[in-house]
Amino acid sequence: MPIMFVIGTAGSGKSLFTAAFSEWLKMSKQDVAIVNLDPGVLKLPYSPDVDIRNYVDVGDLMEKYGLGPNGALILAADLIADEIENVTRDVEAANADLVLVDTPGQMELFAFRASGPYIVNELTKEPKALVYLFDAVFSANPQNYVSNMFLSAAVYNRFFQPQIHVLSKCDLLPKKEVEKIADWSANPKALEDSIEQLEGGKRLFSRNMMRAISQLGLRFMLIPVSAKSNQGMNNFNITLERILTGGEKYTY
Ligand SMILES: Nc1nc2c(ncn2[C@@H]2O[C@H](COP(=O)(O)OP(=O)(O)OP(=O)(O)O)[C@@H](O)[C@H]2O)c(=O)[nH]1
Ligand SMILES: [Mg+2]
Repeated sequence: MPIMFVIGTAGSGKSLFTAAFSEWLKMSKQDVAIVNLDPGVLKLPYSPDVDIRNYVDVGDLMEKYGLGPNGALILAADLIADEIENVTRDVEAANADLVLVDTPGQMELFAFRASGPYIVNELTKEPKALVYLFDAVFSANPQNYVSNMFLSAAVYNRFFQPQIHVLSKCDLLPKKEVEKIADWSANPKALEDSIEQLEGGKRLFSRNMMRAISQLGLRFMLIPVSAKSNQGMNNFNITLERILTGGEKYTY
């Protein structure tokens, strides 16, 4: 079954986007399952069909190894890889036509340690996509936007899978601001013009960073979405279907 992994910096809206998109799909009678891969999460905005917390318990790790919360989270992230057989079995048992995977809160625990790419490679051989979230509020100034481009390129460099770029929490910004950010992704000249308005050192560094990323050839269009209003879900799904099924529905 095709699968998508939701990735983004801490608090960028991964879990709520996973919840909202799955509800949106269910309304159009699509058979979807959700996997929670965040061992440290206490409360989720959805009920997962597969839950890593059944296999990896952060509280237990703190006690057993005398670790603090951060050390335990790092160990937990590494241990996820050992549970790949259990997770695969549970995912297969869920028997859905599309699987949404919500990844650990701190992106680096998934993207920048060995377990994340291992899981993405091993969980299925079927088509997969990564969804990288740009938090709209954070990304509203060009300096932060360019930093986020950099992070998304770093994620791409870890997974080498089709990557969709989403502007999350759009309901929190005026429509004009959302359009401005989306335009930065569609039109490098618009981003360059905004960067020119930054002051001194910030301007130089952001400009060079932007050019360096452009040279990597990683072009993307940000898709504005809101997990609160469901704005943009249809646009997002069109892109996802194109990657995972060649434009077909998941469930007929
Ligand atoms: N207004 C608004 N708030 C949102 C949206 N998506 C997420 N949030 C809020 O942003 C906060 C973080 O959302 P989460 O979905 O927990 O983000 P996350 O990336 O899973 O966070 P961690 O896993 O803890 O790193 C919560 O307070 C959400 O209610 C959105 O589309 N609109
Ligand atoms: Mg989360």
